[in-house]
Amino acid sequence: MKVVRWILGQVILLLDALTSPKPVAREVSAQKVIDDVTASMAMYQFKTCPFCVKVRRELKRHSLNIELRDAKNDLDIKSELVREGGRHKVPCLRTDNADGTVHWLYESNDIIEHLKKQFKLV
Ligand SMILES: N[C@@H](CCC(=O)N[C@@H](CS)C(=O)NCC(=O)O)C(=O)O
Repeated sequence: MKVVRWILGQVILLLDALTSPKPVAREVSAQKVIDDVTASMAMYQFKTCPFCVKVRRELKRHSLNIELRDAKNDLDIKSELVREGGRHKVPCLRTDNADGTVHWLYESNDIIEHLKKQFKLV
């Protein structure tokens, strides 16, 4: 079962690499405005999780530079997600707000919609 899962994971990564979206190119100043906002975000994820791949592809397509945190192999990251986010489920988008509060958003579709809305992406 572990071997089958590993093979499936590799197939997902290969397909993702072969069909990787082209990142949107923005003016340097426009990209900086977005980078300044995404600097306060992090996505907890597993490398071969298909839902995480889906979100990562959207991040790439829209040139959103969001830090990726490995919640499978990094035990500190994993326990941070469970302790602060509430669940060991990925993908999960963390946003550290200026007022010190932290917002945790689970569900791949919700994360994509949230980012599209926040950055007015099409
Ligand atoms: N409906 C969720 C599904 C996410 C999901 O099932 N993620 C799996 C990994 S592919 C997970 O976090 N499983 C928990 C675990 O393995 O501990 C989404 O679209 O984000």
